[in-house]
Amino acid sequence: MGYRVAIVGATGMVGQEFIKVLEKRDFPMDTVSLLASDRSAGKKMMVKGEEIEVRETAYDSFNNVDIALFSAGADISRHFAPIAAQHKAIVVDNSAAFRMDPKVPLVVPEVNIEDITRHKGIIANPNCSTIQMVVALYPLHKVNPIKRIVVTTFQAVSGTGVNAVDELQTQTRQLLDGQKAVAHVYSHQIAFNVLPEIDVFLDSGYTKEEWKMLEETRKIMHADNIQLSATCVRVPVITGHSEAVTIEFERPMEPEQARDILLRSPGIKVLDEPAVKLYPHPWLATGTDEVFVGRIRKDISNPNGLVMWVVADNVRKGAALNAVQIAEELVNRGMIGG
Ligand code: 2RA
Repeated sequence: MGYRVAIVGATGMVGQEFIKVLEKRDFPMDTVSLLASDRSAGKKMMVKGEEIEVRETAYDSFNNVDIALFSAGADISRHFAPIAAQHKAIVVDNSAAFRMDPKVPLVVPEVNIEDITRHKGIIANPNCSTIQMVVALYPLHKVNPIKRIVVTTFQAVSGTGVNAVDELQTQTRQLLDGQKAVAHVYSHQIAFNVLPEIDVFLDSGYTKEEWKMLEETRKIMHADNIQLSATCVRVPVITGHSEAVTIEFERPMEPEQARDILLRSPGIKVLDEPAVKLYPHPWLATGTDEVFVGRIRKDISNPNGLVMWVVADNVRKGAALNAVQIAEELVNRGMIGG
């Protein structure tokens, strides 16, 4: 049996990735509705060899839809996700609109897939930087509870969207041609630069992206007491977020034990042979499904600490793939359609 799928934000970066991932994983689809803003309505996109016209998202777009994958920004999700749910579609929403709503499960399949069983029509997909971190941390946390995390992220411009990718490419060309780089998307030049600003600044001095890493990690891992301090940095990389993660456990954990646990954990690929310069990096992670972990070592400043380096394709596992994995699990458990 196939399902009736709607993609809201189909022409965006994550929307296009939804299509690729659904095709690649052969998700059972009878029909696909491609929905977007009025600006994109009328465009044609290919899905499984068939040309499909993009339509403007409207109240009646969700008649006869089993599952709706949303990635069109929080405002669109706030407006249309409840409408889709009223029409009996199950929504997997990639925006920040519902992530911290206690009634909405926030799910990373490798960590808390059971939470989908308590959905009320909407399931939230976490932020990309949180997803890859918790995939790598949760298997360790189960063995030796984590008390505290200090993380610095190095986030690719595709996390902002197509305009930001264009800005990085344009500025790089401008600078190499001896011209001045013009910034539209970011506060400052991103080519040949790094910017410690992702999402808005809060009164605490942290950015919202940094705050999301704390709140989302606690919710997904069901660990309200975990302490976390993040510094999120935008870097001139097109795809692939990297994270330097320092972890404090309740008890000491040897790097060998962590490596062994991670080698046996779902969704993770350990690349950790510094002697032959083997470690993860964004170029290697681009277009792949795994969360890559390397540089696993003792935190020499803390007997209960470990440090590691975590890299993943932010558009794939950080957004589209995670949402499709949730949809697949709904199918496997007979929770959609019918
Ligand atoms: C970013 N976290 O990289 C965002 C995307 N969800 O900006």
